[in-house]
Amino acid sequence: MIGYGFTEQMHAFGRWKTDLMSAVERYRKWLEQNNMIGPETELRLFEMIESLKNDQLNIAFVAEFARGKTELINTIFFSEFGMRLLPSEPGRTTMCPTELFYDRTFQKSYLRLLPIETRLEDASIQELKKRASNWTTIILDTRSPEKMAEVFMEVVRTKRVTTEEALRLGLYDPVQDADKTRNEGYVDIPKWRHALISFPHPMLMEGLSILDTPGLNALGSEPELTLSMLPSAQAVIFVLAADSGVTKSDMEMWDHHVQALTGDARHGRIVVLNKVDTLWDELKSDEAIAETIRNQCLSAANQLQVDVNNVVPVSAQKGLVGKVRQDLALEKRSNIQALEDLLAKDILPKKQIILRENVLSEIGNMVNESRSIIVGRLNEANKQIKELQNLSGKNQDVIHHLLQKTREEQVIYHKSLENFQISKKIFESEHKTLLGLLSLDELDRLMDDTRKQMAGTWTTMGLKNSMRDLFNLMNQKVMEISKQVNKTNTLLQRIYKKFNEEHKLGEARPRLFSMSKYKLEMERLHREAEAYRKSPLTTMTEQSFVIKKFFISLASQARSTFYQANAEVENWQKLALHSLVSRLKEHKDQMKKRLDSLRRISESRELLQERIDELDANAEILNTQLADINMLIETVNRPLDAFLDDEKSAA
Ligand SMILES: Nc1nc2c(ncn2[C@@H]2O[C@H](COP(=O)(O)OP(=O)(O)O)[C@@H](O)[C@H]2O)c(=O)[nH]1
Ligand SMILES: [Mg+2]
Repeated sequence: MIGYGFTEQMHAFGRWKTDLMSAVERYRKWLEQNNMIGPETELRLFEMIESLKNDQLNIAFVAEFARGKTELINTIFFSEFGMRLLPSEPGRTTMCPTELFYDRTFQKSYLRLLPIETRLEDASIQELKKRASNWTTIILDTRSPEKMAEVFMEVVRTKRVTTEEALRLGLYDPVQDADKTRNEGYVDIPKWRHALISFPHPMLMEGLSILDTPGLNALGSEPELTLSMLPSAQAVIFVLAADSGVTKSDMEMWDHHVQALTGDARHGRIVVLNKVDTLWDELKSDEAIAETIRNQCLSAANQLQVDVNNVVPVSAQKGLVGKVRQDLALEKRSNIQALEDLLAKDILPKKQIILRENVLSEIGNMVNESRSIIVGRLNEANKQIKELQNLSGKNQDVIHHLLQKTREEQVIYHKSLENFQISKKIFESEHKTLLGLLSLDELDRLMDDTRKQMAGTWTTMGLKNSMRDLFNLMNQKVMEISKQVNKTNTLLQRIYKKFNEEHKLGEARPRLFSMSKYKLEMERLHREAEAYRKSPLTTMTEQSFVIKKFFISLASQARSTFYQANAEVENWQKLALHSLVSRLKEHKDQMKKRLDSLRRISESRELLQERIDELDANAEILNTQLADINMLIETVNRPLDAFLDDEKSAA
């Protein structure tokens, strides 16, 4: 091993996550100790920790077949097996998309395979993942890499079927694939549609998830890959090969499947120029070879229109050989380290930022909220101490007067709480309208209608029109929803403003709902649909099957977006008023306590000093709590660099 590889960085990242989880856990304990935790908060913190535990770093390898994707995966992630773990040999290329990860819910290591015939079903791969019965499961013997490698050969398996069968499965195009039918009416198609591999490899256990894809054909015929799997990958690694240069199909792949993933700057994209060993000419000087490689990178960067520094020349195969044989010179020459460095320096920090933002947006507010409640209590205690100190030496009338005044305040406050109940009802009714607009039943009905309409139409034009109609309807819906979101947000802000001002509650801030994430996703799907609708590929031939397939993926992606929005809106009902409700309750409790102590003092003057001492002691406790929470806030906000420095000095 040379230098500081991706493996080490990945482990450091794992430790950082553990640190974050224990900070959240400490906060939960703190809330518990201070009697400030309700079942909702408890649940949210629990979910936060769970989502950190389940968090994955998704890296997808995309390229035309035989560029060396699988070999790269072997070299970067699995070289310590001392062999080639995943099949990468001439003529034996990965035939189905393969996901490698660690499944915490299943005790055994496995390879799960989805038969290609499931393409005929309406369910998406995402849905099929939930149905174990559709998959063929092979348990892995992790003690023997050789046996594992043997089992993994399944992912390259093909089967020979008649052209009619292939056509039925949408895997054969009479025009484009004419040359494939050399075997008189028979073609070879992948045996499996999708593969899932889970085993307890340290990096996979840390949350790494790798997606290996076959070439362009599979991507084209499995729209779910393009529509949901690739966009959700944290990093996409696009692979070119030095011996084939940038071909037309490489460009097609880049344009459509990689370049198209625009928008989020936090998505890493790395271009690899693989197989540079094919340029290692013994009759040439090292400088001349380096020059040739450099030129190829420049030309590739030029064609793909990326910065040349983002094109990494490597030899996956020599890298693997170098690592396995511990031939440092060969490993170094393979330049695989440069790619690992880029992954570590570019992809992981981006991932950390995303996670931190998620955590902060979830609990940052909560922690600040807890803090201002403590501050409020402290202010109240100090106010009361002053009030009581002023009373000493005064006559009974003054005390009675104060008691009277406080009682009046309490009555006014209770009246105002009744007003709050009215505001709350209005909010709840707007919220209900919003939830109704997001109803999945209605969406499903819409999609069902379109599906029925499509079933009756077999022309490409007709199918495309149905798809366009559906998207127009969905766009309308999204607009309606946005309007209702704005209306509900405005109402919420007004309620907060009113009660904040009336009762000087400090800065209780409403938690507004944001549609932007969902809107962006729907816009992306719409763009995909339009691009698909207009692409020449789909107008050339009557590909009703392929279009239906595409539609199903698109619809299921849209549905899951609606589903998420729906769940978030539902959850929002309680969160929206939470801050205000807890302040109002806090205020009510404080008022009651104050009144009680005044009443007791009015009955017996001796209690005055006792009560002042009690309040002093309480203020002391509150000060400690404040110091505690300040420290917690510091931990959560601790900059990433500080943490990475810790890692370095610990290493
Ligand atoms: N010369 C050379 N061949 C390679 C290299 N990487 C992969 N290959 C070969 O290229 C072929 C395709 O590799 P594979 O990993 O299956 O490509 P994939 O289809 O993109 O996954 C196999 O025969 C590999 O042995 C490399 O760095 N140098
Ligand atoms: Mg492969």
